[in-house]
Order: sequence, then C-alpha cells, then structure tokens
Amino acid sequence: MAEHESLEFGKADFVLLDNVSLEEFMANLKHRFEKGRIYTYIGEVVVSVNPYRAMNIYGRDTIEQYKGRELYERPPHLFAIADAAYKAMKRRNKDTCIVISGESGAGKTEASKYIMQYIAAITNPNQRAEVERVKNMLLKSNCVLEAFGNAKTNRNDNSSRFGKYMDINFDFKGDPIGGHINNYLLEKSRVIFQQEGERSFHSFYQVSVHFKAVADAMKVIGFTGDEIQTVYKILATILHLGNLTFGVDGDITLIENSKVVSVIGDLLSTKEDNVEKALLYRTVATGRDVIDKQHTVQEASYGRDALAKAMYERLFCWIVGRINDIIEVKNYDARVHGKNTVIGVLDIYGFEIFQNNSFEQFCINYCNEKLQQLFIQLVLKQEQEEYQREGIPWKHIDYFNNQIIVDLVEQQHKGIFSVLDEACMNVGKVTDEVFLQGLNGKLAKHAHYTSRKLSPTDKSLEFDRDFRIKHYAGDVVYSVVGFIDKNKDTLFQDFKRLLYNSSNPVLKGMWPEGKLSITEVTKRPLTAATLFKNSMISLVENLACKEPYYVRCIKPNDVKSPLLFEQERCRHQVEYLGLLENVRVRRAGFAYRQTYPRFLQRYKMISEFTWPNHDLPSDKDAVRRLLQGCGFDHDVAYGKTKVFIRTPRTLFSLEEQRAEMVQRIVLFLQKVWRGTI
Ligand code: AD9
Ligand code: MG
Repeated sequence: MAEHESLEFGKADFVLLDNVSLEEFMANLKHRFEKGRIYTYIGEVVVSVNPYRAMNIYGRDTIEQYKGRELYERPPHLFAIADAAYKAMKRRNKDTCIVISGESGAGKTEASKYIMQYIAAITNPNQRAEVERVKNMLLKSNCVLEAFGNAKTNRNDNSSRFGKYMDINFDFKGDPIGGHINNYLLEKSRVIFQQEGERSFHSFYQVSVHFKAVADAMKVIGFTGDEIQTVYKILATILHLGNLTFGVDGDITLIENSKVVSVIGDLLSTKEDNVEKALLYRTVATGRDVIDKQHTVQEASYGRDALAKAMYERLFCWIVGRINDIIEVKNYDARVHGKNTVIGVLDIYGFEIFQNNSFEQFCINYCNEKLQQLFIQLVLKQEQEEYQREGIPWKHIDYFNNQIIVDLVEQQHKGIFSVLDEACMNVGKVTDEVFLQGLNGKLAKHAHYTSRKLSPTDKSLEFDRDFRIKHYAGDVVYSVVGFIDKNKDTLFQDFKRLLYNSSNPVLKGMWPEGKLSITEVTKRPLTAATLFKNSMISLVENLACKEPYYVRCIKPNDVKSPLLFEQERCRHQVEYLGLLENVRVRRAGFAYRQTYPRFLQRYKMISEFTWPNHDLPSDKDAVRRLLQGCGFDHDVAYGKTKVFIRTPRTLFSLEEQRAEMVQRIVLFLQKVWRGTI
C-alpha cells in the first residue's frame, strides 16, 4: 500500500478495495482522476489515466522523492515503477522491461518519455562525461523518431505510427552506456493517403517550420551535415512525387508535369531522364531478353506511390539504423566489468478502430493482441499455475484468454496471415476478393470472424468487401481493399536501381539491393504480413525472458478533455485490459516468493533458530520457524519448494531486521579485530 497518501484520494492500490467489483474499481479510478491522482497500482502494475493537461508531478523534486525508494513508500507514480525496474536490474543483475499498453491516445508515448527521463536523472552520480553523452543521445533520439514516425490522427494529435522497443544498456555501476532501438512496421501508406482530419508524418510539416529543432537533435546524436541534407532532400522528393500526374498520348504513357521530374532528378542527384524512365517503364526479363515495358497510367501511378512509400520507410529505417550505430555499446569488456544488463521500454501503437480500417490497423491490432497475450501469460496464467504447482490452496480466477484471436491471425495454414500469403502467391488472379473468399472458406465457423457474406443481415458490415474480427478490445470491421498490395509490398526493381545509381553516397547507401540487375533478382521477398508476424514473435520472446513491469494506460474520453471521465469508455478499457482479474489474482496472491535455501541464505541471521545454521529436518521447517519467530506466519504460505509472502510490508520488515543484524555483526567483528572483545 502506498503509505504516504491520504485516504481522501481513494485507494492507492486497487488491491485494497473493500470488494473487488467493477463498480468499486470504477468509482476508485474516477475519484482519483478527479482528485488529480492519475496513477494507481495493482500490486506492481501501474494503471494510468491520461490527464490531458500538464501535471506538476514530473520535476526534479518529484524525482528525488522516488529515487531509491520502495514501490509502496510513495504515492503511485511511473517513477516508482521505473525505479523498481532499475533496482531489480542493479541489485539482482536482471534484465527487466517496462511494457506500456493501452489504446491510441491513452498516454503510452508520454509515459515512455517520463520513464526515460527518470532513468536518465537518477543515473551517473559521478557525472562521467561519456555516460552523459549517451544519456543525451538516448533522449534526443526520441525527438527525431517522433518527428519521422508520428502523425496527427483522429485519435491522437501525436500518434505513434510505428512500434518502438528501446533497450538501454547499463554497466556494472548501473550507469547507461548505450542502447538499441527496434522499430516495427511503420504505417507508410500515410505518406500518400490520410483519412479525413488526419495528417501525414510530422516531418513533412517541419520541412520549413520546425525542421531546425529536429536537425539540431540529429546533429547532437551524430548525423553528419550531408546526411541531414539528404534526409531533407528525400522529404522534398516525396512531396514532389505527390504532385506528379500521368496521362496518355495515343498509346504512349507520359508525365503531365515534366518540370517536377527535373526537380526530382536534382534532389536525387541523378539524371532527369533516368527518373522519367523509371517512372514510365519497367525492365522485364523474358527468357534471355531484357526489354523495357511501358506502364499504363494506372501502373505508373501505382509505381509512383510505391516509390514514395518505400523511400519514406527506408529513410525511417535508415535513421533508426544510424541512431543504433551511434548509441550501441562499444568497448565493453564483460570479463573486466561484469555483465551488462538492460532495461527495455516498449511503446507501441495502441489498439485502434477508425472509420476505415485496413491492413495497417489489422497489424496494429494483432500486435496489441500479442501484448495482451503476454500480459495474460505473465500476470494471470503463470502466477496461478505456480500456486498450483507449489500446492498452495488456490481458487482459480477466470479470465478471457485471447489466444484464440492470436491464433486466428497467425496460425499456420488456417490463420488470416497465411490465407493472405496464399492469396498473394496465386498464379492466376490475385485480388482482394480472392483473399476474402479464402477467409470465408477457412474461417466460416470461427467465433471471432465474420464477413458480409457470412452475416448478410448484420448492419455493421456495410459492404461486400468487409470482414469483422472480434478483438479482445472490441469489434473491428476491416475493408479487404488493399490487403493484397500492401502485403506484397512491391517496389519495381527499376526504382531501386535508380536510387542506387544516385551520385549522392548517403542515398545510394540506403538502397544496396539496387545493385542487382534484372536477371539477378529471383527470390520472392517475404511478405509484409510474414515480416510483421516474425518481428512480433521475436519481440514477445525478447520481452518474455526479461522481468516485466507493466503500465496500463486508459484514455478517459475521446475529446482530449482534462475534465471528462467518460464512465462507459473507461469501463470498457478496464474490462478488456483484464484489470479486475489482475486485482483478483494479485489480491488472492503473494507479492514475493523465494526458494527455501535462498530465503535462508538472505535472512538466516535474524533468527536464533537459523543463525549460523539450523538443525531442523528441512530448510522449509527452518523458514517456518524463522517466520513464526518474527510473528509473520499469518502472512505467509509454504509451498513445496518456495515460501510465499503476501504483503510487501512483511518483506520490508524482514529487510530492516536483516540490515540491523548485519550492522550489529559488523560492529561485533570490528571489536573482535581490535581486540576489545
Ligand atoms: V498512440 O497509440 O501512439 O496513438 P499514445 O502513445 O498512447 O497513443 P500519447 O502518449 O501520445 O498517446 O498521449 C496522447 C496525448 O495525451 C499527448 O500528446 C498529451 O497531450 C496527452 N497526455 C498523455 N499523457 C499525459 C501526461 N502524463 N500528462 C499530460 C498527457 N498529458
Ligand atoms: Mg504513442
């Protein structure tokens, strides 16, 4: 329990509710929100409600209050969770991660930034210059990534359109010495199309306005002048591509505004003729011959859009790659300095439902399913399984397991991604409709899938092209239009060659595969769905092997108001995030567990029965004796191999007694050495 908070703010930990019901949960959440308390715990999970206003709770003084404290000593805060992850890493040499989840606009990115700022603020007490440099770069990299990877959507003015997982590496002293960023599927279609009321990536609007701030951040990180200029040129090229139109003259396809081509040629440091040719023709190999095949207007327009998207995506990945080159740990010798440990921070696009939902929303929502599954595995499932394994009396707590939806998307052969890949590989007709037919054929009986064809009277399925998935966070209707193209993600080889042949070395370096001639390109590239699925699976594997800390973000309303707590909206999120089940498991469960021998190793000095050694039949008996002696028996359960302690306060008390004993033993030994005993 957070001790330093008055009860007028409600319960600081949902575990303390008198009755664990949805009504009480919601009443507490609302009460706290209205009192300006945006954070509440469920044990070690932080539930956060977006305040939609500047809060005076992130300054230096607040940081000082949380530094080195135990979770329950101060009112709930992100800083406490960051500190807990940091302490676990430092004290126990554990890799930890902080997983931030919640729907679009719920406050994930802001939370991730506060966490990073906190970690930066509490480390490097000796002000080592190299560490300061690393910290500065890690913080600055956020600014650059947001400029290129975020955009205004109808859900959020600063919506992350890519997933980000950042590892911060620490040396044996606990100071940051480097980092690594993994980025996930950028929503590149935004470059050529935005829904009403939305915008393209921030970077395009910053070309003339705020570019300096981003350019300065890039400079600080270590991008060269040439590199920054190339970035600028690529953005300008993409903007110009947007103005390019095609027409026909007889049976010839032509570019209507050829001046634009010349500008693009200059920007890309290549000949105007080459740009024109790549836009209008496609080199194809027929047997031994290589011929230039003219595009139709439709093909040319498709190629232009694909080029714009690919250039932006490649730029983004290149920026991440350059940041990684610069911030990665160098010259660390584990044999000399000990293990280098990491804290990972995951900030990924939240679950979203738009007016029109396409392939990108499908991937984003699948990603959220995967993260929810991880939460279930780590917080709800494993926890209960361990109690059973250890023979602790336990009444099973039910929860909705979304594995069925994860399977629906990613299963081999039957899953939606497999059906999509199969449709893309058809030799005959490859259309979105063929894909939809494939889905209807394979998934007609699936409880979480339906389509217009399968449910003709369902009003939410307006068009023949629609299918609907029942996600853990709600129903989403997807339009099948564009799935095939986006999955195949084809960029004509001619464009790759064009960019590779640029005399600008930075641009050339981004397109190494342009080196291949048409006859050398044989392998079919992996589809976007397969790449995304693989990256999600490895992300989850990576998170699962770290000690996880969770921040569960809630969006209080859809109008970005600091005052409005929309009851229904919030209740829905509390339900699908599984927060109530989380409270139940936590409440019935135990905050701390340890095997008997290790428990004794740490605490045996606090009891006469166990110090220096015990003569009881087993370690389990010894631990029982020790805890009985301290009066904690009521707060403890004895499993087959581990002791379980219900409340953290018991543990703190044991720690205090231990510290006292250690102190006494040291004093005693000093006296012995000095010969005064
Ligand atoms: V998305 O999935 O990337 O679309 P996020 O990342 O969950 O989404 P974000 O952190 O960008 O949401 O928060 C949305 C907006 O809410 C921010 O731009 C702020 O205006 C506002 N916000 C969020 N958290 C806080 C906070 N702790 N204090 C003040 C906040 N404002
Ligand atoms: Mg975000």
